[in-house]
Amino acid sequence: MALSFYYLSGSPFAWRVWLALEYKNIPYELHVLSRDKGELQTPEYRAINPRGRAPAIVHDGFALYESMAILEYLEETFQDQTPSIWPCEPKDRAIARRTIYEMDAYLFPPVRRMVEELLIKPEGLLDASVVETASNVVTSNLEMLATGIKGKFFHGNAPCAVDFCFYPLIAMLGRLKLKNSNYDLLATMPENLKTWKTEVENLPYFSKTLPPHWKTAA
Ligand SMILES: N[C@@H](CCC(=O)N[C@@H](CS)C(=O)NCC(=O)O)C(=O)O
Repeated sequence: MALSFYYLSGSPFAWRVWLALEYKNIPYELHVLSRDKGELQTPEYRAINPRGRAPAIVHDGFALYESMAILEYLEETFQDQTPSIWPCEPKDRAIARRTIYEMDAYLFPPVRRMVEELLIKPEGLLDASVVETASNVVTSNLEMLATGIKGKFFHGNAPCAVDFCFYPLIAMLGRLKLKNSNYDLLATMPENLKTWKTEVENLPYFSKTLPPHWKTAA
């Protein structure tokens, strides 16, 4: 039976899993959950993820949540027949994992703050000082993370988990200018990051994984 993948449109954590499933060519059944319809909180879904968050998977009756744990499980379970999402060398693998932990700890919180201020809050309630502080943290993190790109992708010529985790955050930043053109952080990010972003967007399965609601509305 195909693996069931529980997904929430726009979630960077769910997007990383989708990219990994596609890259590894793992058959899956996509279940798009609706927050508005309360589908993260149903008893059926909470039996899969008691935290009521996405992503989650069910494989051979085994339910798993937390995106990093899912990425590790996919790698270990499907390692024979598919490309690896981690670099081969232990030190490179450690750096890849460290980079993802850095993104989750230091980049995601200010990105989320900016999204809340610029895209979610009603217009007129924007707190410019919160945005300014978050934007500075984002910019310095992008500069630091950009130094880790070692080829076309983070660890050479093939994509890996770092690319799959980083891209959704960059894409969220790209959405900020939709409502406020003063916040085009992608325009000022390091040049190698711009080139890397294009490489990810050129992956053959990339457009399939775009958040469905981004395709239909701003
Ligand atoms: N640490 C979790 C984070 C998952 C998470 O926070 N997902 C958010 C979407 S980005 C969610 O499902 N939130 C529930 C909601 O918005 O109601 C992971 O890596 O999987």
